[in-house]
Amino acid sequence: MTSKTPVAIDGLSLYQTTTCWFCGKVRQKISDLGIKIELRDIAASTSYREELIQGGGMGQVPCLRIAQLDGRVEWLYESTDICEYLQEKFA
Ligand SMILES: N[C@@H](CCC(=O)N[C@@H](CS)C(=O)NCC(=O)O)C(=O)O
Repeated sequence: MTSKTPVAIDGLSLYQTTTCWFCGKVRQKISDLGIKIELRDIAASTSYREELIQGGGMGQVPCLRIAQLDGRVEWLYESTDICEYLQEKFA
């Protein structure tokens, strides 16, 4: 049996919860692509929830925080848009 170790991706964090179906869809995409992204559970951590609202503008999950190399930070909402972004970047 062969199993590949997921490649850890710097600069990306997924704000999510374990119970949200849309978050599960993004986690599945991450798994399918064989990559590893830091998961930040906003139900388990009020500071993650505050970060999300302050940075992204709303508390909706999933949201992908994208830290660019030049220091800019983007907040990408909508599970479909996040999956498309990951597909384009890592497929
Ligand atoms: N259209 C969105 C729906 C996301 C959504 O409804 N998330 C819920 C949790 S399952 C949520 O964060 N609700 C709280 C809020 O919007 O503040 C997507 O596909 O990502």
